[in-house]
Formats: sequence, C-alpha cells, structure tokens
Amino acid sequence: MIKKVHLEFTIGDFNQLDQIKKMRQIVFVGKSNVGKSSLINTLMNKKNLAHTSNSPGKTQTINFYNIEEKFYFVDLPGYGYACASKKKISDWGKLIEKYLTQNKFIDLIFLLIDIRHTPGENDKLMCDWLKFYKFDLIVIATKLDKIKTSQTEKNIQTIREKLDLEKEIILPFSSKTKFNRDKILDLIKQKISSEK
Ligand SMILES: Nc1nc2c(ncn2[C@@H]2O[C@H](COP(=O)(O)OP(=O)(O)O)[C@@H](O)[C@H]2O)c(=O)[nH]1
Ligand SMILES: [Mg+2]
Repeated sequence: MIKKVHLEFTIGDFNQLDQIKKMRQIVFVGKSNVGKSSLINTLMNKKNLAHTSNSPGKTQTINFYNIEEKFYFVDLPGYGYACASKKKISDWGKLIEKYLTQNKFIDLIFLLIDIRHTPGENDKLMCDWLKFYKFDLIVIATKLDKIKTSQTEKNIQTIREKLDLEKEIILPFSSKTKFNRDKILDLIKQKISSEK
C-alpha cells in the first residue's frame, strides 16, 4: 500500500511549529522505548527509516514522515524517560502540548503501551489528556511477541481498566511478527479517505 515515503522535516523547538504544512497527520505517541519508531517502520515497510534504538529517550524531535504526498506519520518524542532533566521534561511538555492543541490536521492518534506492563502514571496522564481534547484515539499494545498468547486477553483487559477506556480500540501488535499491521493500515486508510 505505502510506496513513497521520506522523512520530510523534524521539529525540535516550539517556535518551529508554524512551519508544519497543512497536510493530514497520523500521530504516534507513547513512552520512550515502547516501539513507536518500530511501528512506523513496519507500517511504512522500511527497515530503519524511523531510527529505532535500545537507549530510551533518543528521539527528542517531532519527526514528520511524508506518506505519498497524502499525509504524515508523526513520530513524537517519548515521555517518561527516567534520566531526563526537569528542563527537558518541561520543554517536551510545551512542545507536545502546543503541537497537539494548535493543529487542526490531526486525524488520528495512536497511543502505544507495552503489552507486558501495566500502564504507568504518564500513560494515564497522556491518555486522559487525549480524551479530554476529544482526539480520535486508538491504543496499540506493543511487543506482543514477548508474551505468551494465553496472556494477551488478560493484559489487554488490564490496559483497558488502568486507562479507563470504554469503546476505544486496543490492538495488540508486534513489529517482529507484524501481527495486526494490515489492520492498523486499514484503520488509517479509513480515516484518511473520510471527509474531515
Ligand atoms: N521483540 C520486540 N521488540 C520490539 C518491538 N517493537 C520495538 N522493539 C524493540 O524495542 C526497542 C525500542 O523500540 P523503538 O521503536 O526504538 O521505540 P521508541 O523509543 O518508542 O521509538 C528496540 O530495541 C526495538 O527493537 C516488538 O514488537 N517486539
Ligand atoms: Mg523512536
């Protein structure tokens, strides 16, 4: 489905936010190391266009991947990076808040949660905040390959409870096995082809 992609621009400072083009955006957000870049690569069918890393907190910029000149995949810097300074955390908050609230082109937000772990305080804050602003929200439970199949339902239920989710979709996903890749692409396609 997706053939022509490139990293079009990155934003590291909120003074640059007005440079964002008026093109539709699909946003990926979550804790550092949860698998955002891996998911984006899997969807784009690229090995490492979105840089993945074992050292959390590496991506500190908002990265815009141009998908066939139609829309962007937006890789947000991860939150909850334990070693980040107070200044860094506050800069992160300002940048993300401004990006998310001053932008009418966001169609859909994927919130990523590691399927192995109970959502933390930052996940809950992020989720509540996204619900408050009434974004279309889909939760992706990442790293499905790291748990036993028999655990899947229970862990998804825990995520649903901890994040107070009702009708929101929670999809288990693995960038290793590509489980649910096509389903996620379908949901994106539906969104992009619908009128705003
Ligand atoms: N086994 C497994 N590892 C994953 C998966 N997704 C990401 N990872 C690994 O988790 C680490 C962080 O992934 P990355 O995509 O960089 O996370 P980000 O910080 O959220 O962008 C990397 O070492 C990835 O290889 C997955 O579905 N399965
Ligand atoms: Mg990343």
